[in-house]
Amino acid sequence: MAYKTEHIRNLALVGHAAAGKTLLAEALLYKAGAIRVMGDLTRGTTVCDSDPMERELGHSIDTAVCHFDVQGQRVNLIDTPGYLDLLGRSQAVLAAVETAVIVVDAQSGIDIATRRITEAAVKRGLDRIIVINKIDHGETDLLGLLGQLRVTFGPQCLPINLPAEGGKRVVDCFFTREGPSTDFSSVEKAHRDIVEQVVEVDAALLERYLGGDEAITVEQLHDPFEKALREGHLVPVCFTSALTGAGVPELLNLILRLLPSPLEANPPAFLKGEGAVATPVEVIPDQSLHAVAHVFKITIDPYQGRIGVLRVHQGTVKSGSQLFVGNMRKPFKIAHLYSVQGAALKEISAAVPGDLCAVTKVDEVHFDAVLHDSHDEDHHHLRPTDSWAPMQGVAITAARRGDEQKLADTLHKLMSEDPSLRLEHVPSLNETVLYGLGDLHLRVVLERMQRQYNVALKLHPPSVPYRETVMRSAEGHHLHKKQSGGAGQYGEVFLRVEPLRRGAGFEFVDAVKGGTIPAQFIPAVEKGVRQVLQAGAIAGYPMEDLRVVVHDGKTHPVDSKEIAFVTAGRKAFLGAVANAHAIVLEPIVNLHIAAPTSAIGSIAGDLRSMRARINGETVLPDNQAVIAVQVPLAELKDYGQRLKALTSGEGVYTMEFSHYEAATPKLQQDLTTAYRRRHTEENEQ
Ligand SMILES: Nc1nc2c(ncn2[C@@H]2O[C@H](COP(=O)(O)OP(=O)(O)O)[C@@H](O)[C@H]2O)c(=O)[nH]1
Ligand SMILES: [Mg+2]
Repeated sequence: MAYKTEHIRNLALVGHAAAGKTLLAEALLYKAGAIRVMGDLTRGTTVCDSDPMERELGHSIDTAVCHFDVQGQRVNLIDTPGYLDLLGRSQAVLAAVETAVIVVDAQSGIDIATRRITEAAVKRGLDRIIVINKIDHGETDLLGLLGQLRVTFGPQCLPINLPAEGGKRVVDCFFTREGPSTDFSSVEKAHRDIVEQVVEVDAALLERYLGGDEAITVEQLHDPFEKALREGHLVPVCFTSALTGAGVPELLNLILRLLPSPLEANPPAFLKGEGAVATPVEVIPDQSLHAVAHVFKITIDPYQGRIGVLRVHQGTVKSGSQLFVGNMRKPFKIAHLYSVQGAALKEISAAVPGDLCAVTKVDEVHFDAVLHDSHDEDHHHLRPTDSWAPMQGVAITAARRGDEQKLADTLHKLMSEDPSLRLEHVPSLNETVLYGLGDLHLRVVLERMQRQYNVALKLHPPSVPYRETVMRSAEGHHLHKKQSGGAGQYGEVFLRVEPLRRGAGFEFVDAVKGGTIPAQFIPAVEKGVRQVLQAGAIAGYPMEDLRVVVHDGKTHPVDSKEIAFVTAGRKAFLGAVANAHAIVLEPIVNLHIAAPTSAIGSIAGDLRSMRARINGETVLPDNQAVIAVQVPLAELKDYGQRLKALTSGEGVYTMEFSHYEAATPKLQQDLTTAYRRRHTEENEQ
C-alpha cells in the first residue's frame, strides 16, 4: 500500500505487566483485518509475544513492532514489556512514536512502572492517551479508577468514551453529544467536559463556545484537539476489553481520526554536535529531503543475524541506497529493507518519514545510531533523556575453560540489543560484572545467554566497588638508582599528595622549576603515580579525589630514562600516601522502594538495620507508598529477596549511584587486613 507521512500513526503500548497490552495489540490487528484469528498468549501465537521464553514466562520480555493498514492509513504499534526491571527497553522505543498509549488494568490500577514510563513519555514530548483495559471483569470500580488516574496524572485525564451495560460495550462521547445510558456519568457530561478542555487551547474558539455557539463541529475541533494533546492539556481516557473486543472499534476510530500523524505531533528533539556544544537542529518530515533515520531497537536473531529497526524522520529510505552510520566516513548499502510484523520481516522498497522499518546484517548499526545519506547530517543525535541507571550487578565467568572468548562475544551481542544493560570490567579484581535494572532483567538476559548462545556461566555476587583516598597532604620522595655494571638507571622524584573534595577525581600537577626533572620525563612520573592509583595503596581499590604535585627531582645525563622515573614516581607516591592518612571509601546509593503502605513500617525497620538514611516517604493512591533512602551498597546484597519477603512479593525498588563516603572503621580494618593477607600469599607463591 502506498501511504504518505500524514497517513501514518505510530503508537507505543506501555504500562504495567499483565495490563493486557499484548492482547490489545492483537485485538487491534484483528479488528483492522491484519490477522485472521486472534493468537493465544499461552501458546505463544500472538504477533507480539512470539519468543519461546515469553511463552514460558507468560509475559513480554522485549519490545515488538507490528502494523496494520486500514482506511488508507498505516498504524505502527510497538508493544512493550511492563515490568519495572524491563522498562529500559520500553523507554527506548518512545523515541520512535508520536503517542504513548498507557494501558491500565481495570482491576489492579496504577503501579510504579506505569508512573515511570509515563514520566518518560512526558519527557519525550509525546502525546498520551490512557486505555483502561479488562472492563469485562465484573468486579471493578471504573469510576474510582478514573478518579485515581486524575489524582496521579492530572485533571486533564478525561473520558472520551464510557463503558455501558456493565462493560459489555463502550459508548463514544466525543463525536456524539448525547447517547444511551452508561455505567457512570453520561455521554452529555463527558462530551461537555472534553470539548471544554479542547477549546481552552484556542482563544477564538473558546470565545465562541462561551458565547453559547452550538454549531462548533467535530471537524473544527480537530486542530485544537491535536494542540491539546501535544501540550498535554488533554489526556483522553478510553475503555476496552482486549478479551471480548468491547471498546476496540472505538479505540481504532480514535487512533485513525484523532491521534497525531508525524506532522501533527511535537517534532523529535534532534541535536547537532557533541556534548555541551550540541545545538538543536530541525529534522523535517518531508520525503524529498536528505534521509535521516534513528535506530531505536536492535535484535540479534538466530537466523537473520543483527536486525536494526529504524524510525525514518526525514527523507526517504530506499532499498539499494547507501546510508552513513553517525559520523562514519564510509556508507553501507541497504541490500534489503523490511517492514516488521512481530518476528516476521517483509521486504519493502522504501520508507517515508514517520515510517518504521528494518535493515539486517549491518554490523555498524547500533542502538541509538542516526542513519543518513549525506555528510550534511553528520553529528546528528536524538536528544538523550535520562534513563534509569542499571545497578543490579552479577559477576560472570565462563563455566567451561576455553569459553572465555565466546562469553565475551555473547555479552557484546546482548549489550548491543539492550540499552539498559551495562558491562564493567574491574581490572583490580579481574571481575566482569553485568549490571541490569533488577533481578528479573538479569535473569532474562542470563537465561538467553545459556539457551540461545549455549554459554555455561558461573555467577557470583559482584564485589563492592570500594575506592581509596587520602585525608591530608603529605610529601613523598624516592631516588631510583641502579648504577652497578651495564646500563644504569637514575631518577629522583619529590612530590606531594593533597586531598580533594568527594567526586573531584584525580589531578596531576607539574610544578617542577628549573628542569630538575626534564619535561620529557614528567609523563613517566605520572605513569608511575597512575599505576598506584589503579591498583590501590592500602586495600587494593582504585584511588581518587586527590591531587599529586610533582615539584622537584634530579636527573643524570646518561642513566636517566623513562623506566627510572616511572619507578621513582610510583615509590614516591606510595611514600606520600603512607603519611597522608589513606582511607577506604564506600559507595552509597539512592533507593526508591515502592510497596503497599501496610509493609512500609517493616521495610523502614529493616533499612535502619542496614545503616540507611530515610529521606522521605510519599503516600500514593491505592494504598501504595514510596520510600526514598540512601544506603551503603555493601548492605544491599540480596535486597531483592529481602524486599520480596517483607512485602509478599509486592515491593519493588530502583537503585542509582549517589556518592562515596568514608567506610566505617571496622570495615576499613577488615578490607585492609584482607588486602595484606592476599598480598603476603601472592608473595609467598
Ligand atoms: N479478562 C480480561 N483479561 C485480559 C484482557 N486483556 C488481557 N487479559 C489477560 O491478561 C493477561 C495479560 O495479558 P497480556 O496481553 O500478556 O498483558 P501485557 O503484559 O500488558 O502484555 C493474559 O492472561 C490475558 O489473557 C481483558 O480485556 N480482559
Ligand atoms: Mg505483553
